[in-house]
Amino acid sequence: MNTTRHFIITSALAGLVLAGCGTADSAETTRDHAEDGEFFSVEDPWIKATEESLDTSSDHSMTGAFVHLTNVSGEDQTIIGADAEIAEVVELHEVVDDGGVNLMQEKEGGFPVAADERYELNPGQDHIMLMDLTDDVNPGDRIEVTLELANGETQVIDFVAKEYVGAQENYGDLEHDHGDDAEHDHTH
Ligand SMILES: [Cu+2]
Repeated sequence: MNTTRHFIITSALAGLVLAGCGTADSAETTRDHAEDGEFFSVEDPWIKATEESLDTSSDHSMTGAFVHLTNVSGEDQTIIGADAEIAEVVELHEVVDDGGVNLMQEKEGGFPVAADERYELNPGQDHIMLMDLTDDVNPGDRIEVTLELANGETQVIDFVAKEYVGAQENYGDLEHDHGDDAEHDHTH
């Protein structure tokens, strides 16, 4: 219930920011946000709980973080990296079709988000990958992830851990592919 309410409030705030874009005051509002490290408005940030994934064939502990971002900074931005205390390695991933098989790999150049544009991180699409976890992620946990931008600034996002429902098989396949070290090395 908490999660639902949080989502609604966040969406409402995002709507207000967007609605303000056409007004004369919007430029100043945007600059204030940028000074606070709020380059993006954030909708539904969640991270996949690890309970199940740790029981499967993968011997690497990892999970994905997902969020819908809207660039409210007034300028084009590029997310070039991310950092989290619970993971020794954090990467920006994309999912590519490799001869009919979905593979995750590091996204070259990061996630570009033009001014006022929306950028969605979803299961099976672009996502933030947390690897070599130092702890389990349980439903309800709040996990801070810091986005690193090309302009040298950062924005911290508070992700809520949830059990993943839907397209479970696809995501399982992705994780399996990801555990292939040889495949992973290709991306570097
Ligand atoms: Cu990934």
